[in-house]
Amino acid sequence: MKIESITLREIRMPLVHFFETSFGRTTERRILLVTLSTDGPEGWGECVAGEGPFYSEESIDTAWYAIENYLGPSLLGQTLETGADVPLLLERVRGHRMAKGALENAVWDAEAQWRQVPLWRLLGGTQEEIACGVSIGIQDSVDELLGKIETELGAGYRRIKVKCKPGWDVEIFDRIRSRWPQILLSCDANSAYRLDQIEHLKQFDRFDLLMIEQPLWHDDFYFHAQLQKQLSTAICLDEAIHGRRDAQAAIELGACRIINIKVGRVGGFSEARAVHDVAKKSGIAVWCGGMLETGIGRAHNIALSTLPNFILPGDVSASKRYWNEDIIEPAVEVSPQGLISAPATAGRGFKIKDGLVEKLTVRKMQLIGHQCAVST
Ligand code: OSB
Ligand code: MG
Repeated sequence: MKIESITLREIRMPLVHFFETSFGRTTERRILLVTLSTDGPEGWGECVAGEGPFYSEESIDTAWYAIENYLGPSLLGQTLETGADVPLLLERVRGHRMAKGALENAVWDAEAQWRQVPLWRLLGGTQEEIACGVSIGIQDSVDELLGKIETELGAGYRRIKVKCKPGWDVEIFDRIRSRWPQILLSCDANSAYRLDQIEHLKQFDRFDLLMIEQPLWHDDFYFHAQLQKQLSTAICLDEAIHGRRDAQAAIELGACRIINIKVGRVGGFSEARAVHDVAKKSGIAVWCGGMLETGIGRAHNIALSTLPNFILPGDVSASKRYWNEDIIEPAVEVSPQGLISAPATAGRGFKIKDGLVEKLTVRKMQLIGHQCAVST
C-alpha cells in the first residue's frame, strides 16, 4: 500500500456526561482523527491525546504539530506491507506516542481492508467476545455515583472502576461495598497520592478491590514497587507504561501485578502487542484501557482486546455512554451479559459516517508529498 496523502481533522464532540478524574473535568472532547489515502483502501486512526497535557505530556495540539511536521512527512510516499512497518519509520521522533499510534493504527486499519480480514484477526486476536467494564468519573455527590453504578450494573457491565483521589476514596468504597459486597470493583487514582499517604492507602485493602490503578507518580515504578510490598490489593500501572521495556522493568521490580494497555499511550498496535506479550510471558494479566474515544478508537480497542492475555474486563464500553451520536455505524453496543462481539466483517468492522465527521470538523489539513494544503 502506498501512502498518498494524510488528512488531519479536529472534531469537537460534547460528552453525554462530564468525565472527571483526579486531574480535571472534561465536558467536550477535541479529537484528532487521521485519514490515510492509499492506492487501496482508506485507513482511519484516532489520536487519544487529551485537550491538555494532564494525563500525559501530549495534547491534541502537540500531536497535530508532530504529525504535520515530522511523522506525516516520514510516512508520505512510503509503500508499506503492514502496520508493523510503521514504528521503524517514525523511530527518529522521540516520544509523541499518541501521535504515532494514530498513524500506525490507520495503516493497520487500511491493511485489514486491503487483506479482506477482520482487523482483530490481523492483529492475532483469538477471543470472539470481549468482557466489558466501565470507568466512572468523580461525581458531584456520592448518591449520583451510586446511581451511575446501579445503571451500569443493570446494563450488564462486568466490572465497575471508580475514579478516586484524596477525599473521594474510602468513604465511597465503603458506600459501594455496603450496597454491592460482591461486584468486581476497582479504582483509578491517576497519580493522586504520594508515598507519605501509605497508611491511608493501606485502608483500601479492606474493600477487596480488584486493583488500584496508578496510585503514585505518573512516571514511577520504584515507589510503586515499595507500595505494592505493603498492600494486599494489586497495583495496576497505566500512565507509567510506555512500551515493552517499561512493562518488563515494572514487572521485574514488582511495581504492579496487572497492566492496563492503551494503544495510544504505547505508540500503536505493534508496541501494544509487545507489551501484551511481555506481560503474558510473566503471567501478568492485562486489560484494555480507554481514553473517551469516538467509535474509531473504540473499534481499534475492541480489536486489541481480542488478544489472548486480555483476561480482565476492559474500559471499552458502549458508544452511547459517551456520545449522542457516534461517528461510526453501527454504534458499539454491549450485550446484557456485558460482552462486545468482535466484528465478523473485514477491516475495523464499523463504517465511518463521513457526513457527520465533516459536520463536526473544526479544522482540517491535508498533507501531500512535501507540501501541504490547508483548509478549515
Ligand atoms: O486513566 O483510564 C484512565 C479517561 C481519560 C484519561 C485517563 C483515563 C480515562 C478513563 C476513561 O478511565 C476510560 C473510558 O474511556 O471509558
Ligand atoms: Mg487509568
